[in-house]
Amino acid sequence: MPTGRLFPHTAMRLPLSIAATFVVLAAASPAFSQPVISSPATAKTIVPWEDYATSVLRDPWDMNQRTDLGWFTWGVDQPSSNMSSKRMTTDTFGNTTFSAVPATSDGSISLLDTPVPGKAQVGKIGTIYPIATNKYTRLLVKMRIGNEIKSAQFSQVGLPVMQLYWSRSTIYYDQAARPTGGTYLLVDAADNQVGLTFSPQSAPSQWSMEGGHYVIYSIPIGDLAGLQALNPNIVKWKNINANNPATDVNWGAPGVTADSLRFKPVNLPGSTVGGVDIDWVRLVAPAADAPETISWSGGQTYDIVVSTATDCGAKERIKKI
Ligand SMILES: [Ca+2]
Ligand SMILES: [Ca+2]
Repeated sequence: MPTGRLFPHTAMRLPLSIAATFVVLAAASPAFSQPVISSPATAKTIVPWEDYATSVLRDPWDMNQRTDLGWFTWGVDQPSSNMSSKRMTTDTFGNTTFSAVPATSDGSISLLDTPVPGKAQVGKIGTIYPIATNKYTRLLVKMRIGNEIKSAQFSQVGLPVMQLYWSRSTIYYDQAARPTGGTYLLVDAADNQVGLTFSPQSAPSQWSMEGGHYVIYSIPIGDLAGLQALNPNIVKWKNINANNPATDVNWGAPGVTADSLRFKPVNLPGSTVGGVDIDWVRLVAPAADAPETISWSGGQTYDIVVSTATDCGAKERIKKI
């Protein structure tokens, strides 16, 4: 009897206003007989984890409008996005997406803009909408990168990684006025920046950076052990501007809030990776839900999808079994 495990965080794309989520088996071929589902025994509602953008900003990062992203993404102020062809668009599946091409190896998007000292504190900025880092501890990104990079290419083009940047007291460090100001990022034991690999590095020769289709990346930003499972070189989050270990603190430490958050989709230029499409980003507060087991008999190969409709509309494929 085939089984699939549906982890609650994989369903997190759904707005909180949509309470009911249906897990549906969709036959890979209509010629197969209908499956008999034994678990769950009856229809079950799966409630998504709380999402920062939905709950605090009151506007999900579903990329349906330019204001979903901080204006550092679109403007010319530093830090620049280093992205070209930036736009909100709709892909061939009907997903609303942020689409762009990394112009350099340092392309990024601003999810929450930093406050700027001395300027009016208005708009979607961290002083108005601070992120409680010990509550929102997992970042989910549904993203499609244009070109696959196979492990055999890593030595030629570099190891593809994602990267995150955040701040506690603006990104503008000042020893007197803002001693914890500056950008925090992940470093290794020698204080070198280290990125988040697209898969765990336990067997890098066996994985590639997927290209050409959407992948949901689940990043445990508030769990150092979870981050180290992705990249064992990660030691801590470091304030690179203060460069003083006393100011370093990990995302998720009690009482620590973030007043900006920036995401680099990949550390390679568009000439190597092609374009980047992001359907949505969710920064969620994990709850204590147990994984859901799905069991069935009959038929052959099915897609497991999460959908808000019983006819599989608006689906999100989780796994093919
Ligand atoms: Ca939105
Ligand atoms: Ca979208």
